[in-house]
Amino acid sequence: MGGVSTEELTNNIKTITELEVYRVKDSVLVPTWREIGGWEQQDLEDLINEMDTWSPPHDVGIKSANILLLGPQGAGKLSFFNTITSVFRGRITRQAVCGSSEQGLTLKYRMHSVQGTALTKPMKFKLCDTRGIEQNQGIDGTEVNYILEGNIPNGYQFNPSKPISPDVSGFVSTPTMDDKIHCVCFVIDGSTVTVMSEKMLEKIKSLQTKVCQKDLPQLVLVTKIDKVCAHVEEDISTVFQSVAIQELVDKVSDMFGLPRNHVLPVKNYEKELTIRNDVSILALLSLRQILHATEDFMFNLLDLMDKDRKDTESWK
Ligand SMILES: Nc1nc2c(ncn2[C@@H]2O[C@H](COP(=O)(O)OP(=O)(O)OP(=O)(O)O)[C@@H](O)[C@H]2O)c(=O)[nH]1
Ligand SMILES: [Mg+2]
Repeated sequence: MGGVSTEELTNNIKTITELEVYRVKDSVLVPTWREIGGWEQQDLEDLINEMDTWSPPHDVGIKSANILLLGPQGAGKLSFFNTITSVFRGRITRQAVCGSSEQGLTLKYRMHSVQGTALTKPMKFKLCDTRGIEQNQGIDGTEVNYILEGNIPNGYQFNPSKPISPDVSGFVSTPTMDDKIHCVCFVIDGSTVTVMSEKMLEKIKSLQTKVCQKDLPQLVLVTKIDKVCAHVEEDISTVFQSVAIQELVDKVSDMFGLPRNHVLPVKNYEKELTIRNDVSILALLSLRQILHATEDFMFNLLDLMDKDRKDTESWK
């Protein structure tokens, strides 16, 4: 305790029954540990252009990729969608919090499309926002399964006292590939992930198992990195030089059993009034990784479809 007596630390108040002492470590910057392009205006424009023109592989016959955002309450799922929309709109935008409770909790399933820079048509991916995962209630495995399979209609209002079943109104009983989820993105709060409860971790792991069973790609968006490292809070472009963020990425990669390049640190727009290149570039770098994983999944689908076709032909 650095020479401080217990009496001094507690102001001699004897009613304290438990005291936890944390050491706050200064974060340091080191040479870049993850290579990316750059942080200039041109880099941002290149990324915007790439996302603007992205589309699912033609032969797979899917119009738009569905990316599911899944994570604990308050992790920043809606904020990530708002961040991406803001980048393409060129100003801070906030989706009206309809479908949310007074506390801002999302209670509706929303398949959000994002308008490209031309604002004339949406881009070829949707960010699907769900109710958060909670320790004792929140979204559960059966609901996630229905969402992955494309059974849940856009705009569905979650009802904690009535779990989703095939008799809910609008239930899509014969979903097509356009209704299904093509990539799952777990969203977790980077500032609290190291103290996540065992129960929450178990719940996330059980959802991960469901995603694995369907061979869907999974990535993790680690939000609120501005709260993890003071250098990053000041200047987001130091993210891949920050030892604190590097350690966080390693830890999350271990927790989720995923390769490190599937763990994507982000800082969402939340208090800003204007957009900033560093925040926007980091968000788009993550989106690019997500779209690459989605594309890989779709190419695998194509291979499977091709194999099925050849098998059928050889049977004839
Ligand atoms: N500092 C900081 N705050 C953030 C960040 N991302 C989100 N927040 C804040 O975290 C809070 C929760 O964000 P939401 O986007 O509503 O979280 P959610 O995952 O949709 O939450 P539920 O709908 O309850 O499941 C809001 O107050 C955001 O402003 C971030 O990167 N940094
Ligand atoms: Mg939400």
